[in-house]
This record gives sequence, structure tokens and C-alpha cells, in this order.
Amino acid sequence: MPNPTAIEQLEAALTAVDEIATADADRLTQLRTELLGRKAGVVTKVLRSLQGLPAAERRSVGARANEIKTAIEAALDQREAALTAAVDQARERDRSMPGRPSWRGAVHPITAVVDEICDIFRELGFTRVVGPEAETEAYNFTKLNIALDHPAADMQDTFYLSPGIVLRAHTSPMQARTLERFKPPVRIVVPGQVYRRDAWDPSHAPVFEQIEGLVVDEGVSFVDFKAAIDFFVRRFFGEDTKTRFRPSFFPFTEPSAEVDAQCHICRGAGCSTCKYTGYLEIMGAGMVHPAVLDNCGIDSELYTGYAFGMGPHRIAMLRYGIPDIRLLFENDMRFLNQFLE
Ligand code: 2NM
Repeated sequence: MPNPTAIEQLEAALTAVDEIATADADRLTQLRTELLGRKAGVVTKVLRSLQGLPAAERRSVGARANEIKTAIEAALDQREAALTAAVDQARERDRSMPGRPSWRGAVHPITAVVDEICDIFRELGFTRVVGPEAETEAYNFTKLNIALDHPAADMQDTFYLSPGIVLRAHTSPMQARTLERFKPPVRIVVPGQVYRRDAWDPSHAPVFEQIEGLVVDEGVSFVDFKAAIDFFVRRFFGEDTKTRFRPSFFPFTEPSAEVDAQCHICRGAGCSTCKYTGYLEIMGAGMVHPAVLDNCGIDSELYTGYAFGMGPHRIAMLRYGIPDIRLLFENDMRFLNQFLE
């Protein structure tokens, strides 16, 4: 017997919508399905049941039923809109809500120093090349004129991975590989991590960054080397920075030198950073030993070259006044945040 109760049921549904608490989003969604669901919705079922009525009655009851259905839909829509607006407003108005911390990515100071150094040499025509960290004794030592009974090749100083295989103690192996593969002129800088069996203390780490440079061509002299290093030091430490070359010894260079740059803190007057000498030691260098060229298949009668090596960790410590090398490995944000450009 479909029925006057159809209208009553629809009116009850409308009342139910009107009675939802304004903030009850879950109940609103639930009620929309309960009432208007296409299969089991109460309103849908009531309207469907009207089809059983005699034509005249169906017309009048049907018209009223559709009116109420439209009112139900409107009431649901209006409540949903009010709810969304309220949430938006609460978000905008609550200025006490803590902001999300924003994390900004940045380049590690050592990476920045390595890039800066390589970029300066790039202006002089140097190509940046990289090579493997596990190397053979031949590339790490013998081709570089370091005999295997030299103390540097000792197990006390070098990490051996297996007989004849080491973690490279410098990036020179890649310089030897480059000389073997390419005919002069060669102009390269080789940045990379190197490994030595050193303690962790304020001035030592068992792994650290190195940049080595190599130039080989006809007629390359110590004067070319001094000019290139002066250019680099002025770019890196400031235009009026003086350089100083002191005699030294390396197995792979002859003659060899230690390069000092005038202290950028006291400008040569003497301070704690330069230990009151006015100068900072920044690299080792020299003319490539003829034996190294010959070992790599380069005719040492025809070609000469210079090479140098420096430590970006050490250089970064001098430049920024960092007292302990371990700070550059620990990734403590309180330290690293000082280097956001
Ligand atoms: C240094 C100091 C002096 C050097 C030599 C070579 C090579 F492969 F040409 F023989 N590469 N790097 C060199 C020379 C490195 O580091 C303190």
C-alpha cells in the first residue's frame, strides 16, 4: 500500500539532514549515501515505490515527493559547502599553528671548495677527470716511481684490499692512466677521495679529499707551473696574495717544491692560523719525474710537465678557520648550517 507514508518518510529524511551537527563531516557523507544511494537509498526507494500508485494519485504525490527530494539534495549541498568553508577559514585564521620546518638542501663545504678549485683551473684549460678508488699497486706506486719497498707502500700506511690491490693513497693513479691513454698536450685536474691508515684526530682522517693537477706538453717549464699556481692562489685567496716556493722531495717529481700562500687572515703579519709565519702551506708540486713519463709511455726526451697535489679538507680548514677536520665528516647540522651560502 504505497501511500501517504511515502511523503512522511521523505519529510523525516529532510529533518534528519537539517538536524546534523554543522561540524559533523562524517555523518554528512554517511547520510548522503543512506538517503540518495542509487540502490539502497531511502529516498530512492520511496520514489521507486510510487510507481505502484494509481495514475492520478501518482501525479500529486510524485510532484510533492520530488520537491522534498530536491530540498534534501539542496540541504546536503549547503551543509557540505558550509563545512568546507569553515575548515578553510580555521586554517587561515589560526596563526598560532606552528609552521612546518623547511629543509633546504645545500652543497657540503668540501664539495663547494673542490668545485671552486676545479673551476679556477678550468679557466686555464684543465679538464676535470675522475678515476677508481680501488687501484693496483702498479698505478698507486710503481708507475709513479715509488718502489714497493718505499715506506709509503707499507701496510702501515696503505689500506690493502687484497695482495696487489689497494685503496688509492692519492689521485695520481688516474694521472698515470690518463698519460697512458692520451697523447700530450695533457692538462687535467683529478679530484677524489684518497685513503691512508691515519688516526682520527683534529688534523688527520683515514679518508680525505685530494685534487691533483697535471700538465704535460713540449717545452713545459717550472715558470709555467709558477704562473699557473700564482693565478690559482690569487683567484682562490684574493688578488694580492703572494706565493712562496720551497724545495722539497717527492718520488714522482724532480725538482719538487712545497707551495705556500700568504696567510689570508693576517695578510702575512703573523697570526695563530699561520702559526706566526705569515704563510700557509697549500700544496706539494714539481716537474714530473722523467721516469714517470717513461713508465706511462711518454717520451721524456720530447715532453716535460708539472704536477701538483692539494687537500681540499686542509684548504677549507685554513679558509674558514675550522679547528678540527672531523667536523667536516660528522654532518652535524649546527656546523653545516654555517655554510648555507
Ligand atoms: C703531489 C705533489 C707533487 C703528482 C705527481 C703526479 C704524476 F702523476 F704526474 F706523477 N701526480 N701528482 C704530485 C706531485 C702530487 O701531491 C702532494
